[in-house]
Amino acid sequence: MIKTKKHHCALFDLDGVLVDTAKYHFLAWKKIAAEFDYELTEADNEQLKGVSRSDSLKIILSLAKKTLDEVTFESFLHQKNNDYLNLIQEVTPSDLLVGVKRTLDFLKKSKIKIGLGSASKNALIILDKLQITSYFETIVDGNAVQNGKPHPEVFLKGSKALNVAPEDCVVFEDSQAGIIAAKAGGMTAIALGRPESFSKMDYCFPDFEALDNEKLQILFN
Ligand code: B16
Ligand code: MG
Repeated sequence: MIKTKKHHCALFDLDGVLVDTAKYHFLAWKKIAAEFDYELTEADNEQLKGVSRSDSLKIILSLAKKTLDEVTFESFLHQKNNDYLNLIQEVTPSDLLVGVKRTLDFLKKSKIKIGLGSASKNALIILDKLQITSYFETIVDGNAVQNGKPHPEVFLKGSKALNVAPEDCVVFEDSQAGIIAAKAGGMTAIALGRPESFSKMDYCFPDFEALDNEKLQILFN
C-alpha cells in the first residue's frame, strides 16, 4: 500500500531498471575476475550494481586479493568495457524491461518531468538502442559526475537540471548503492527487485508491471 505525497519528477537508473544490461556487466566482470583466478558469484555482483567501472574493479581486486599497477588497472577497465560493448551490440527496444514503456508513457502524459541518473558512461548508447532518449528531459550519466553512487550527486544534478526540489523526486533503482544515493539526496527511493536485496528504500516492487498506473497515480500528480 503506497501512502505518499505527490511527486513532480521521476529519476530513472538505467542498468537493471530500464533494461537488463546488469547481466552483461556481470558477464564482462566475471571474465575479468577469472583472469585473477577468482570466480565472481551472483552474490558478489550485488556489490557491483550501480557502482562505477573503476570502483567495481577495485571491489573485484579486493575480493580476489590482488593488486595492480595503474597502467594494468586502466587496461583491465578498457578490456571490460570492450567486452561489455560487444555484449550490448544487439540491444533493441524489445529489451526494455516489463512495464517500462507504459510507465514512461504514463509519466509523459501526466506531464511529470523525467530524468536519467546512471553511473554508466555508456548510457547514451543504450538509451539510443532502446529508442527512448526523447522521454528524458535530462540525462546525468557516469561522464557527468565526480562522485559515484552511493554519493547522491547523480540524482541531485538531475533534480537541479529539472528544477524540481529533491523531496519532489522519485528515484527508481535496482541497486543498494543507488537507494542510499537517493535517500542521501532527500528523495523518495523505489527499489525494483527482491526486498531482501535492499535496505532504507521507501517502497519495493518486483518490477514495473507490479507498479501499475493506479499506483503511479498515487505517487505522482
Ligand atoms: P559503465 P546504473 C551502472 O549503471 C551499473 O549498474 C554498474 O554495474 C556499472 O559498473 C556502472 O553503471 C558503470 O557502467 O562501465 O557502462 O560506465 O545501474 O547506474 O545505470
Ligand atoms: Mg542499476
